[in-house]
Amino acid sequence: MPIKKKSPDTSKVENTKTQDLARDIESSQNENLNTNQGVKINDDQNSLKAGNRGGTLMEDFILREKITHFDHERIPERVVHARGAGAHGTFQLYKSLAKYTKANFLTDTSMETPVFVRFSTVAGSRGSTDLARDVRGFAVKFYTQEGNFDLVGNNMPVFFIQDAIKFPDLIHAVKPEPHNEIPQAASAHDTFWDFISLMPESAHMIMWVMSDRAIPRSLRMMEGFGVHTFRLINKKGESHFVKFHWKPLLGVHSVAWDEAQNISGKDPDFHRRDLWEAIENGAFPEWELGVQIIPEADEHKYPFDLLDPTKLIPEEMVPVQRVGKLTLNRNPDNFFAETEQVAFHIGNVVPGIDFTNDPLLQGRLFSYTDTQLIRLGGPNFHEIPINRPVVPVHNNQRDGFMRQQINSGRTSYHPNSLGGGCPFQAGMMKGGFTSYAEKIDASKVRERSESFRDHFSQATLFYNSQSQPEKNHIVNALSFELGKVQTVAIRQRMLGILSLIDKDLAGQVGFKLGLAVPKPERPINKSIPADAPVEQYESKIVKPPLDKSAALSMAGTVKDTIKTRTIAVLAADGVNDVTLYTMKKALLNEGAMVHIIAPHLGNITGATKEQIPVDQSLLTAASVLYDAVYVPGGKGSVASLQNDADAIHFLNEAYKHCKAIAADADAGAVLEKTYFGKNLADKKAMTDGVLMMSDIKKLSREFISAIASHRFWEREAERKVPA
Ligand code: HDE
Repeated sequence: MPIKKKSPDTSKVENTKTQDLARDIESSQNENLNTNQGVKINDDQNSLKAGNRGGTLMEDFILREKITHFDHERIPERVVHARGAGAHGTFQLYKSLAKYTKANFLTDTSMETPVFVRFSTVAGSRGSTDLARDVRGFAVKFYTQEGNFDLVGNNMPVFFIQDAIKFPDLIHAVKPEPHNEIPQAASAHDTFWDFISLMPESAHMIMWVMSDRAIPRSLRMMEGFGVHTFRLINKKGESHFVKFHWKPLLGVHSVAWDEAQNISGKDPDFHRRDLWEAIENGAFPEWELGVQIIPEADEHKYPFDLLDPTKLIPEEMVPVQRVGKLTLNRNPDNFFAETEQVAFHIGNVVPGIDFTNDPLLQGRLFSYTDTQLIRLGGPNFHEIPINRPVVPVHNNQRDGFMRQQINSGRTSYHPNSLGGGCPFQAGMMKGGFTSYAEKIDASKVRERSESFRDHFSQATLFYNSQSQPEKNHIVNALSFELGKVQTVAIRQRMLGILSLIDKDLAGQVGFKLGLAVPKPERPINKSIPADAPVEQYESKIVKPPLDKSAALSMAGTVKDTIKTRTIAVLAADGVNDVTLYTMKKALLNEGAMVHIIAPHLGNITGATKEQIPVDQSLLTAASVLYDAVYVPGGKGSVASLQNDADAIHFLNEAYKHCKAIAADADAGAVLEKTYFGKNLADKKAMTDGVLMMSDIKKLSREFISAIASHRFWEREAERKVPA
């Protein structure tokens, strides 16, 4: 009996890729159990034995098949970016880029292109926590009508190294140390900082990774960047340089580091779950595609090299044009089949998009196919449903492990006459890909360009562009990470590097490490080739291209929405159900999610005897999993919560992590038991995101605007909150 095919859930979305995937989706609804050969199985509980207490018989093909398949269920995890979460969606262009590119999906605004997106952390294993301090991968596969285009980017616009040949070293340094495989999903250890402290070119990226960008509140609230400079090629064959950006419509937000560490224990799947639930709830994550376009003639106009992946182009110098929207609107049907087997490749481009000579990009062009060959087990991974394009594939490639396509005919070579010359070459006019004919006249050398030697100006620009709380977080992150480093010489060397970024930054970190900031050594890339002149590898110290760039700070991000924020309501029997429901309604109206958390599960009884279903108990919930807290009044509830250590801890921790807190006026007795309760009398302290009043309409209005502003980082000045 053939496998019954079920359509994916198309109620939310229908596009060419969804239809394509439908061919392979299986549903067991109302079906028999079968072997892989289609034989119906009568008994899946007992193996075949010689007597009911006897030995198992080799002939039991049902047992053998089941166990054999199970034995082979795992495939190697990705060597980097092993931990991830994916989703389907669409890309809608709203501004044609025809002037710059002939790529159909970037010129035809009537076209909606299906996409699959995978987000990831870099260093951890498949089972590691989502909240590790790390770069996040942001990989987008566009299933265009001209073939697949993969934009395999990160949530940071620059990278640690300038040349692909250093990538294995970087990854070996950051992964768990080889002798004891410790630590998991963390850069806070000796080998990572040993490497970084010897590689001045990583200074800019280190600023990003030590910033709050490395601990996002949600995958839906991160920016994405193509990192490298690419080329767009128009119909006339003209080239423009381009940097790709993804701008999240919910803004860019992070959690606090202490919170990230707690989430890692309370819910290591926090980001995955958040993405999954947002999509299930119909709150589809959205990003705008941004492009920075630079005419070919301006290649050398900037004080940095466009080919250097440790540099960004400040938005003040080249504005980001927003040209289309990415919407994620369908969760995968099967994690392994889709999210795990999806194979991205930076070399998957369509006519109208081309590469530059960025030496990091060039190395990546080799790596991605190579890694899929081992990870997915052979050369036919492009046929896996999630990877295959929505347009037909005809060529003379044949055979190999797990070939799915049944190629008919006698010929598998070109030119041929027996097959009528088919498949034939398309030709440029019919959309055939032609590489941009970049003029090259050069000697073969193993060298770094002089224009790649400024390693610090943009690190300084980044630091200078941060708000004070963001700067404090960078100081704390560096102090934490270097504090975990055992070798004092590495700490010292890093202080030398930091002093070239910002003296004050180095001084603050030095203080926390109990070390004086050393005079910086000549900042030389220590992986210098044996016979190279040292000067070639010495950093050039130049002024930042501008003093500050607003786009580099998260302080000015979108702060006018609470859509998809999760709000905790602490309540117990006797709660004022009128204020509780008024607040809940106001929050839901703004697109937030509300969880009622009580000392026990089941129902609680409101003051009007209303039965209120409880979503979480204080045992299963934790403040770190919420964006804000509301405490309604009601005599019984207040009496119960003020003596509940878990409820008080919940509030203290929410306060410590700078979250908005609201309470009915008669719930003051609960707040008084908290650490910050001492501020209750002080009206001014109460304005920093802690709200208490009896007018529930006003309270909900002010609470909503407090949640939208995300965090009240100023509270961190008071560092003694014992939560
Ligand atoms: Fe990757 N990278 N990378 N990378 N990368 C991989 O390919 C590599 C780099 C990025 O969700 C691997 O399929 C080299 C920069 C993402 O499946 C591997 C170099 C950026 C993902 C690989 C880089 C990225 C990967 C491992 C330096 C941002 C996850 C598994 C030359 C622009 C894609 C795989 C997914 C994955 C190699 C540097 C982004 C080994 C050699 C820079 C988002 O091929």
